[in-house]
Amino acid sequence: NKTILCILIALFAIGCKQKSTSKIEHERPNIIFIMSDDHAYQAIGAYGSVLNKTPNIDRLANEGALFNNAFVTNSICSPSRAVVLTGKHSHLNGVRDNINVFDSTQQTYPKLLQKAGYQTAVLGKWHLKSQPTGFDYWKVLPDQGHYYNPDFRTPEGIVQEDGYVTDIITDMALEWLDSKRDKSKPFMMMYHHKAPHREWLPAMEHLTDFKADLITEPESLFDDYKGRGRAAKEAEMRISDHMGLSNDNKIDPEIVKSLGFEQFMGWYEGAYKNNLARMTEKEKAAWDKVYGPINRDFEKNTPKGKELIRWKYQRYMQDYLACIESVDKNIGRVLDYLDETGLAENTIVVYTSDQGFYLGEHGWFDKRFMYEESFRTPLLIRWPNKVKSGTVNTDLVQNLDFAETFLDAAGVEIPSDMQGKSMLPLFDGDNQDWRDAVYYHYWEYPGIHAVKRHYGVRTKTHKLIHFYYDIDEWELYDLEKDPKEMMNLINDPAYELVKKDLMEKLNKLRKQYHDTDSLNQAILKSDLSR
Ligand code: SGN
Ligand code: CA
Repeated sequence: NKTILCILIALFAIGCKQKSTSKIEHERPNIIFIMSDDHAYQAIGAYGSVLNKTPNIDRLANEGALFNNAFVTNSICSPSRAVVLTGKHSHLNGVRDNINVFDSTQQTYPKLLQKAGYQTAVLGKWHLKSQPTGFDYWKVLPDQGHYYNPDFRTPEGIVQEDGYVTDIITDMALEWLDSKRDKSKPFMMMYHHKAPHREWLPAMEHLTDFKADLITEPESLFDDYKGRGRAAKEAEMRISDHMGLSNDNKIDPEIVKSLGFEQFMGWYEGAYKNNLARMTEKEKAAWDKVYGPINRDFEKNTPKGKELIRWKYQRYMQDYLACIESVDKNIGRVLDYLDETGLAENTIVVYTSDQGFYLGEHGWFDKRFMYEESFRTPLLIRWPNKVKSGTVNTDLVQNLDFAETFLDAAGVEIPSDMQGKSMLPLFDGDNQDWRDAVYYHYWEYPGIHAVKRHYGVRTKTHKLIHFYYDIDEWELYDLEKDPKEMMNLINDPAYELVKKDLMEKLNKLRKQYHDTDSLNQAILKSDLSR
């Protein structure tokens, strides 16, 4: 009898344990972190886009929260990704520019989640050079990757997939969710698009989208940079001078040459040819059907001067926005899958971009600056169990906060050396202990696009920037009176107090994040010796 009693007690205990474990597993949320590459908030419906519609991305705002003050710490690809993984600023995680290699032995949030029993995966753009670590499954693009028939890095080596990159990455994500993961565990999936990164090659079914109607121009398309310093003037990312007619605007290099245009850089021609060379014959034929007439028209009615800039802007936006069509459609596929499988309720879905982007503002494309369009990113978070639908948040959040937020949501302790903050309290509307300023530092100079090294601070109302290295200039903007940042007020006596306050905040943040002048000197020395 005693034995039977013991067996019964043991069985009861096992039953209890199993029950409680499965309850915990059930409660811990799944996480899908969707990050696209260079997707500007100006091109998202929920952010008031006048350019395009994004009904699927907008669902996240309608059913969750939209963040109006989301920023990066360093507006460029590899650094942004390293910040997301580590919750640490660039000078501490080691990836300050697109040249540094990510030290994959360091602490990351996927590793910590994996250790805590999560199934983890990363699919799509990676751009950190070293091999992904902390993932049960990974399949990533080598470097920037290709739009058509792209190669992927896998633990077994390079494999080539047929089709269009945004569709393929989504197929991979859905396949992993459906059949490649251990379904007894909660999951965290990083689902990263290449699109809409330069050189903006739309999918076959979107080739003609946006090509019929004139796209709205931004007010500052012909910015003369008066009112600002050297950094804005000397940057090489103007649509007029630095956007390539062939690689970016898809005019055959032979035509460009025959019309007497100077190619800005030799590699523009190579890039144009390489992109098209990846297409199948059928794809190339469909492409030529749409881009052939554009080429012939350009040859016949070659625009000049301001008209050329206008033409280039139209061509840029036509392709950029068409790439986003695919991103939006594919996100819809993932959201539908979550609905159909009942996963939606307890899955945190985040949509963001590795940084913002200029869609012609200040006459620019690309990013890098601490000015709003590149510093600020879209951020939408849906978590039906926790976030009230239709929430609009205006607290100052950063990509530095993702790691902490995900660990917190999973009930995992946040390591004390991570530098961001969990956004969880904000989900409940509690911003009592939130920050009043964000810190920024951009390093990739000398380099492509020639955006000078700078760091700075932004509050809800003002911004202070220091450009350094081959320049020593400060800029101050009043974001309430001058949201488009056209007038540097650094020497305006009316702003003396504001300046003093911002300077104090900047120094405090630099100290808090351990970004010191001496470290900077050492970094400069090592960067310049590369
Ligand atoms: C490429 C682009 C640049 C872009 C960098 C970094 N040129 O070099 O315009 O700034 O990537 O982008 S391209 O014509 O080759 O596309 S990032 O998003 O990876 O940081
Ligand atoms: Ca990017």
